[in-house]
Amino acid sequence: MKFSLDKLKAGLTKTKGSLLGKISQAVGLRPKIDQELLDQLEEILIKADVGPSTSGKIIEGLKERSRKDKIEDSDRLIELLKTQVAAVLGAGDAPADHLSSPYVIMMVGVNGTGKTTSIAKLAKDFSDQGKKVLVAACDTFRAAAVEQLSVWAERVGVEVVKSQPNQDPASVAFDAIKSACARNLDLVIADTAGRLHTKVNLMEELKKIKRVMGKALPGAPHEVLLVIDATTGQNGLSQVRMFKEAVDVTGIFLTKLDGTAKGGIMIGIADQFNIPVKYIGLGEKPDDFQRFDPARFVEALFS
Ligand SMILES: Nc1nc2c(ncn2[C@@H]2O[C@H](COP(=O)(O)OP(=O)(O)O)[C@@H](O)[C@H]2O)c(=O)[nH]1
Ligand SMILES: [Mg+2]
Repeated sequence: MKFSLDKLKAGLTKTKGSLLGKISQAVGLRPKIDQELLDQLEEILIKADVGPSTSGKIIEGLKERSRKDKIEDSDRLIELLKTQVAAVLGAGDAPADHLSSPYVIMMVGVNGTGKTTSIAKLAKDFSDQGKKVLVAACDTFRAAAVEQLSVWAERVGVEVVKSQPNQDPASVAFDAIKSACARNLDLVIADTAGRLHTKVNLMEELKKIKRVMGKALPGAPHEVLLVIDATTGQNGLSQVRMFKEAVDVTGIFLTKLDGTAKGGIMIGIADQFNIPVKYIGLGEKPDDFQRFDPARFVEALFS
C-alpha cells in the first residue's frame, strides 16, 4: 500500500478535532504552561480515550521536559506533547520480511470489529505486491461469514479455502496450509469466528486452530493479528488482555479510526501492552488502511 499523509490525516479527522482542536483552544486561553493547562490537557487526553494511566504518564513526561528545557510558553505545548506521544508509541518495527513460506497469519477478534474486511485489505495489498495469497474461511460458525470472505476474495482476486457448514474450523486451517505448501503460495490468512456460546468456547477453539496450524506447518502461525475496533473505547483494552492470554497475539490491527474521535485508544494500547499496533483501518474499502508508523501517526495527528 502506498503511504499517504493526506489519507492518514483524513482518516484521523475526528480524533484530531477532539485532540488538536481542543488543545489549541486551551493553549489559546493560557499563555504559560502551568498546572491548570496541564490538568486541562490531561482531561482532553482522557476524553480521547488515551486512558487515565497513559495520560498521566504523558503529562508527567511533558512536565519534566518543560522544566528541564525551561519551556514556559504554551505555544510549544503541542511540540512537547508530540515528543511524549511518540515516545509512548515506540519506534515501530520495520516491516518483517516473510522468511518462511507460506507465511501464515491468523486473524482473531470479537465479531464486528472488522476481521473479514481487514483480511481483504491485507490480501489485496500482498497480492498487489506480487505475492500469492490464500485466505481460509475458518469462521465456520456462520454460513454468512464464509460467504462474505468469499465475496471479498473474489473482489480482490485471491483464492479462498472454504469449509463445509459446521466443519471443524481447525481442519479448514489445516487444509488451507497444506494446500498452500503443496502449491508454493506465499501467504495464508485465516479468518476466525468472533462469537460462540461462551468466551471459554471461543478461546478454546482459537487455541485449537493455532495448535493445528503448527501441525500443518511447524512454526505456523507466524503472526496472530488481533483486530480491535477503535470505536469501542476502553473495552478494547480488555479484549487485548483476553486474546493475548489465549493465543499470544503478535500484533494489532486497529480498525475504524476514521469513525471515532477517540483514536487516542491507540496510544493507550501501545503503552499498556507489549504488542505492536501493526496496521490501522481508515475506512471500509480495501485500500483504506495503512501500516502503522508512530512517527507518521503523531505527525498526522498533531499537524
Ligand atoms: N469505517 C470503517 N469501517 C470498517 C473498517 N473496518 C471494517 N469496517 C466495517 O465494520 C463492519 C464489520 O466488519 P467485518 O469485517 O464483517 O467484521 P468481523 O465480524 O470482525 O469479520 C463492516 O461494515 C465493515 O465495513 C474501518 O477501518 N473503517
Ligand atoms: Mg467476519
